[in-house]
Amino acid sequence: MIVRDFNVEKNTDRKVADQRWNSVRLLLAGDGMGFSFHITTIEAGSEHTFHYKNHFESVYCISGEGTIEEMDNGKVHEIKPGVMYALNLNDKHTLRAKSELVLACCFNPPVTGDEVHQADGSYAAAPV
Ligand code: 9YT
Repeated sequence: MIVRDFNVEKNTDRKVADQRWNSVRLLLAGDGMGFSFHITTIEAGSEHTFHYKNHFESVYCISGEGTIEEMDNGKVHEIKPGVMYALNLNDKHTLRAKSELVLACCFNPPVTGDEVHQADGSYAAAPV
């Protein structure tokens, strides 16, 4: 069994931070679960365009309010506690945080921990 405490791991290198978001990777590829599990915090008032071309991601809102826009068709969905979105089509999207968003995220295939966001908003595929 793997047991990890966000309140401990947020102070380790499991936490990655970009300018206006951070993410604590509670499970990574090396844990062998077939998915990775992250707690991502998006700063109030910030906007981010991501395009995970090589990963499926599901995201559950724990706290905060914002929106997600589908970049292919302009549809905008409210994000608030209880809402989940799944990027089942590797959807390019823009997240906008009205207040600080705390999100629980799963990636398949799992993130290894070494990825950086590429210019196109994706993470590179994990080497096989
Ligand atoms: C909200 C969202 O897409 N989170 C993704 C996880 C984060 N970019 C990370 O851990 O790299």
